[in-house]
Amino acid sequence: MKISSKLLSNKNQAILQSLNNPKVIKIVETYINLCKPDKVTVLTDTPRDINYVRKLALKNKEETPLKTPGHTIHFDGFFDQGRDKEKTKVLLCGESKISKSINTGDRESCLEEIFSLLSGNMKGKEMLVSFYCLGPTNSPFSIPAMQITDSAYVAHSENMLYRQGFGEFKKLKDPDKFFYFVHSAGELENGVSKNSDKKRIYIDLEENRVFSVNTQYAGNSVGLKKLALRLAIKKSNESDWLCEHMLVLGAKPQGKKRVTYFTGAFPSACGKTSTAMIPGQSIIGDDIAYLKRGKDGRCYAANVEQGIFGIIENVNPKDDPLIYKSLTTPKELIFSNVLINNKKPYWLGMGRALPDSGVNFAGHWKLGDCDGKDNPIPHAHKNARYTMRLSELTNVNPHLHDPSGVPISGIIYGGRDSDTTPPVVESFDWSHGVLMGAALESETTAATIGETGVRKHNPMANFDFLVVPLSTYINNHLAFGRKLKKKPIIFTTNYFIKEGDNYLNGKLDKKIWLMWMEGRIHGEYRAIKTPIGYIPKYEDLKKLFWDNLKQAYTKEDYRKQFHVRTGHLLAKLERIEAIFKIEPDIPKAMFVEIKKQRKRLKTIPS
Ligand code: OXD
Ligand code: MN
Repeated sequence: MKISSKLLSNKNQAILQSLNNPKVIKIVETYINLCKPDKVTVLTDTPRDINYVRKLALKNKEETPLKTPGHTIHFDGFFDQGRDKEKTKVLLCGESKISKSINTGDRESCLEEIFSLLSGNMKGKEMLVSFYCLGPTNSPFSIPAMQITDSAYVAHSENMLYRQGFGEFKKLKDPDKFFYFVHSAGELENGVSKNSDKKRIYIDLEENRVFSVNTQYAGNSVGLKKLALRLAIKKSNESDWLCEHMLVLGAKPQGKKRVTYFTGAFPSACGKTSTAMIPGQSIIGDDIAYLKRGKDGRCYAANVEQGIFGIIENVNPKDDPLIYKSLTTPKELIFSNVLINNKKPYWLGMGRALPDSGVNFAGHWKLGDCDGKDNPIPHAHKNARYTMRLSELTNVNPHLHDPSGVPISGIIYGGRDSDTTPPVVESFDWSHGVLMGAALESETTAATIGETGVRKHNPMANFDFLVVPLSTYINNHLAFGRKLKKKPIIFTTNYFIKEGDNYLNGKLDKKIWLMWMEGRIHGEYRAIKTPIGYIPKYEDLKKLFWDNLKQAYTKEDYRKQFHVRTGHLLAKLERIEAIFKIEPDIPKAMFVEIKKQRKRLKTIPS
């Protein structure tokens, strides 16, 4: 089968045909005809093609080189600085809803709208067609995915963040089974998407595809990231595995030989990347993981990605030494939405003196610039980012690309919670742990457009991406655990507990909680049984703080951080129960767990 378009050179035709996949040909043909690019380039896995995209991003001025070799800067538009939940819809037929607060749209009319927005949208531009693999290649985790985009920045980001998949497409067992993404940045002004009022991100579960238009911010445009996450959540819930907003890390206590693997779900900008990068440990992934039952009946996880699209705010030599070092040394790295002065990047909380002026996502910036209310205008966006490959890091775990994944012994759920949950708590059992995840609340951050600091229910830190009813999703977790021969232990962490306006913990304290969880898995610490789960004993934490951070940990620190805030915890149970009552078919086990927890809490004074 050949594409009937003059835009495709003989070479590109031959590349496409080598896939021997009529569905791929049909899709590419459809979007060439609809989007009307000036040029089409089909990319393979070769270093030559990867370099082509890297150079194109510079030629198109979507990226500009910085002083440090390999570093570039990309800006997104002023109104395009985060995931846009309002403009993101899951397409459904008729009036059906998935869950109370999941944004949906009528499939037929939304498709009509998106096709009209895409129509002729690539005039004057080059369409890039690339192939990737979500998860390690040649593995039970692999999901093939195709990206069509007119943005070299998007394709360049994907080349760093995902495993190349042209080879994988060549040997597809079922040639119809892949995800695909169609993206157009739309009309550009000074290199950024201009028509943000016409920004749309539409998720079409029926065809395993997502459309994204008039946006460049990677959370809206890089198909394989948060767009594929939605499609994979659907797929996993129709089967018997989990698709989660989770890091994967290998924990290694000082002086011990063993490595204990954890996954951890945290809402965006709540410490997921910095947990994955705790000094002395090894990183497999910082954002999205697939979890499956292995042949031995244990839980295995693999990173869907091979890179980091991380939040840069507050990355400084003291709090995040490993990330800081990698951001300041030569390597292929894209900064986005930081301040640039004299070809050098400056971000918020960097711990370095600022220049007097520079260029940022809003244009020219000058020290002392104030907004209409006389507040100083920050020099960079709170959601400014960096994109790099995990292979660039010295602390990358050797099993990153292991087709079997790694065996998981602990699962962490962590939210941004200023007044309710102690820094670390171990669940009583799987079902109690599932409630911990399903009841997660977190204050909103700049990773999504809208007000920040608002407490929101965010089950398993995955609610923004849910495309199945909450009941189905929770049931899938319960069933997954039931079938495991050896279940990981579920914990919650909270790095954000406050007294007044002050955080009760330092940023490095997360290492202590991780080491305690690791030790618990190996039966090395006794714990205190409280109404909400097991918490550490003071003496163990004191030793851990001293051994790991050379820090004195007082009884008063412990009391403030770990006392059970009965009133707040009961109020939280009320809020969660009220949500679960509105959502149809929430599993009975969740109500049972709530009831038991309430009863336990009521036995102690507030
Ligand atoms: C991310 C996000 O970028 O969740 O990882 O917003
Ligand atoms: Mn994320």
